Amino acid sequence: MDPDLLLADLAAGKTAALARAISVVENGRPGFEQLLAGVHRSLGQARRIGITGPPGAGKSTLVERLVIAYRAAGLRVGVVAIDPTSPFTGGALLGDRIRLESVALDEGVYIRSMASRGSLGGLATSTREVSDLLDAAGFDRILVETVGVGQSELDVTRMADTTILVLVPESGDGIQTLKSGVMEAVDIFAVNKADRPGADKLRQEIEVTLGIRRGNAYRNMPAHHGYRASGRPGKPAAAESSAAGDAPWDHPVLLTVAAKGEGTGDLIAAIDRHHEWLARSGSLDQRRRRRLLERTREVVDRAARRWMWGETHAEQVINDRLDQVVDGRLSPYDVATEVLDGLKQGARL
Ligand SMILES: Nc1nc2c(ncn2[C@@H]2O[C@H](COP(=O)(O)OP(=O)(O)OP(=O)(O)O)[C@@H](O)[C@H]2O)c(=O)[nH]1
Ligand SMILES: [Mg+2]
Repeated sequence: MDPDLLLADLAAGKTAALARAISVVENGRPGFEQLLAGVHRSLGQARRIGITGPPGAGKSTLVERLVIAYRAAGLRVGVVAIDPTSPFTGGALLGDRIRLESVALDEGVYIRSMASRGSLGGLATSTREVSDLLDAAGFDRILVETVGVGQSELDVTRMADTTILVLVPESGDGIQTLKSGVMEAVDIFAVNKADRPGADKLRQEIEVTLGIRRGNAYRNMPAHHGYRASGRPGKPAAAESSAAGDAPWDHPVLLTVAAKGEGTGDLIAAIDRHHEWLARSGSLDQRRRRRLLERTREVVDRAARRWMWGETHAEQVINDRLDQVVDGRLSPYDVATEVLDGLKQGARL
């Protein structure tokens, strides 16, 4: 692989180059860091949108609707699906229920599913890196679909500018989700399958929960702007305060029927509004800065591990001491101290 050539083809928007670059990065093949370093300067054009939620909530259907709407607006869209419960195969793009042949053949759409945990830095890392490649390849929107509502899924979506949580009336775990502290990571709530009973009730529950949490978070803070929500002890506010002191983000809770495309326009408008808020409040810069901090740490971490296990005798020392560890004469901590002391003294052991 010639990284410079690949970078040039990538910047020119050649799909084959993108596929090749992703495969190099995903598998940590030689030159992958050179590739990622090469795209760094061209990042930040794409808006990254995370879509998460319980299995079967309709995330892929919603993603499909977003893709169609963005394409109609002339935007190029990349989709990254993480650990999809049903693999994307052939013409059946987002599960076998939905067929998007027109989109599958469309150069303005690129879909990648990532089922592997990646060899070097975990799924969250490879997701971010693949998103970088999509960004560098000129995609305007990057949609990352991930199943689940726990911390690990939100780690994945932490790479997003905007995170959408998709809940459904029948899932029953909607409110538990909100209590478990993931709410702070969510920017927009979509109550999907609003054609089914209970959607409006769930929407109200989410709004009440949002209100309570805002009340708790700000109970000890003076109300700003002289604004007080009716009956609430403090200012309703987003978990993230805005750098410029603007109004906080007021999390929308939208009803959607992804299967019929209802609510897609409102969702897109909310995503756009959130992006404007991010930009205006300084949060966009904050988030991107924080991401780059995390990213740089990850790269250092990865390089340090690679060096330690590949270029020092750490592994050898451990093997040499293993009998004593098994006998109980040494603890793993003793061995770790020996390894680290050796490395700190500059010895490659
Ligand atoms: N009634 C109804 N069904 C829907 C709606 N949106 C999606 N579905 C159906 O729900 C099922 C699951 O949809 P998906 O889009 O695959 O859901 P998902 O969240 O991506 O599922 P996983 O990726 O497997 O977690 C499909 O049969 C869809 O047709 C909706 O708004 N109303
Ligand atoms: Mg899906």
